[in-house]
Amino acid sequence: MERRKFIGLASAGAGVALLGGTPVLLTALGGCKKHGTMDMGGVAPKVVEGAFDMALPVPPTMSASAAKLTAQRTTASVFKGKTSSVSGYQSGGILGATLTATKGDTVNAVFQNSLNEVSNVHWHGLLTPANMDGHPKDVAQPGGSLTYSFPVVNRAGTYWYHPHPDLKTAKQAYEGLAGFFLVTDSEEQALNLPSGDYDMPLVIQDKRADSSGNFSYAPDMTDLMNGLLGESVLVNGVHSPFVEVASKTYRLRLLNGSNGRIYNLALSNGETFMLIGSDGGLFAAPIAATSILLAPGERADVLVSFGGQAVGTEVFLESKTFDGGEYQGKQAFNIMKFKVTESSTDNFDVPTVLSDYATLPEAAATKNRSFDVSNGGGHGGHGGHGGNMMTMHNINGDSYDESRIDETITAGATEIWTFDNTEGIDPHPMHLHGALFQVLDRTGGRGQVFPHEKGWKDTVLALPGEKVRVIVAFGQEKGVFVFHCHNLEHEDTGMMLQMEIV
Ligand SMILES: [Cu+2]
Repeated sequence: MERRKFIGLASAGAGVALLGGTPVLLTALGGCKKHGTMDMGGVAPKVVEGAFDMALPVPPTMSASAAKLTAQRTTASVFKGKTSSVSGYQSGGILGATLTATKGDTVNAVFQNSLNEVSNVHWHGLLTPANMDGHPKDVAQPGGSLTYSFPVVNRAGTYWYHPHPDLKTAKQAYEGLAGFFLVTDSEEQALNLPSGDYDMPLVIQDKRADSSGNFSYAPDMTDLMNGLLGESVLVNGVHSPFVEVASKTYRLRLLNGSNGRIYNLALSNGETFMLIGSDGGLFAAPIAATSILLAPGERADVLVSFGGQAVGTEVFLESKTFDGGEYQGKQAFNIMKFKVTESSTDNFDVPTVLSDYATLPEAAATKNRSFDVSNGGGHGGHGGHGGNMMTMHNINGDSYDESRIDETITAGATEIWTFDNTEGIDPHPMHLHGALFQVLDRTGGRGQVFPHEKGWKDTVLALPGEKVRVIVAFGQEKGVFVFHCHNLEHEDTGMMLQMEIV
């Protein structure tokens, strides 16, 4: 099936590839000779686990009301005994500080671009004015800076930030630029959820490193088509880490910060955990679960109890196999290890009620829009308009064009959006800027809405064969926002459109 897509591409003749984020002219066939075949589906790289003997780092926190983020090339201890060249938002170390805010605060973040290419910051999941959202056209030049200032209107929840420049989002996020943005509010604080050392933000990312431990971004055509999957899975910037825990309840804020890899997260002891929130904050009530299929961009807020576990017990966070199309989900692997090293009384009771918010009725919607995200997959694929790599992926047949507004939306509108991957052959996690939504239903494929998809979300996964309907609550912030596939190779090769809120 992947082959069909490639043939569509090849028939367009010469293409432009995004190699290392730099457009390179090549002929589609010539550029792919190293694979020796026209079948560009490829085999997903096998995950290679480390020894789980490097300690899990927890990023320092920084107040979002006085934040300074300096994107730069630096070094980090990602693999045991090696120093990796990475990007980070501070000198020394990958990733960035965990920004913290209370609903109602004003964000004041100075972004300094010390990279040798344009960059910016997108506040993933946060509702900001259009000119503060990190639109691909709003970038800081190398050596330049941007100041982001906006009120925090979101509910308590696990949000994040990462670069969003046109054609370079995948590269910059892959090289290490990402961080958490945690919002709290009075409703959440009254719940007395596990806090401090018992509240762990965990960003899961996969990399393809060389023998020196460096992972420079150099996607080949298979990567651009499927999303770049790496052999090494990192948590908070470290390969196969471990963390010592007490026999108590922990809040794990799981973020899939990978470019393309989807994880089917579970605990190695098969224990049930409690889902308490997703992308847009807490659920109405906790939901028991034993696994979560988490796609790039998505978050899951969970309570895991190590209560009753004897000192010395080891539990892994693992990814189980799943049916994720032809390229993903074929392998089970461990991601990180929890080691119970302290016996403690776990007197935490999971609250029965978490949050009070409205469920949007379908009848509230005033407009329906449908988006074909199948990229022409099942019908022989045309590789987008123009036939070059930057238009390899599309939505409704259109690839990203900064000069074109694809959808015009009335401020404050409630709309039903359908992401139709019925004919598709690849998974697509679809992400909206400027609005949150609730998932209404999923038909085809897995055929249901999953527990971790309850509540407010900003990213939803449409697997091959699926059609997912969401109800979107647009805000009052007018201006141009993007929406796109959060498989970052798909995004950077065209799978992004623009909407104008008027
Ligand atoms: Cu996609």
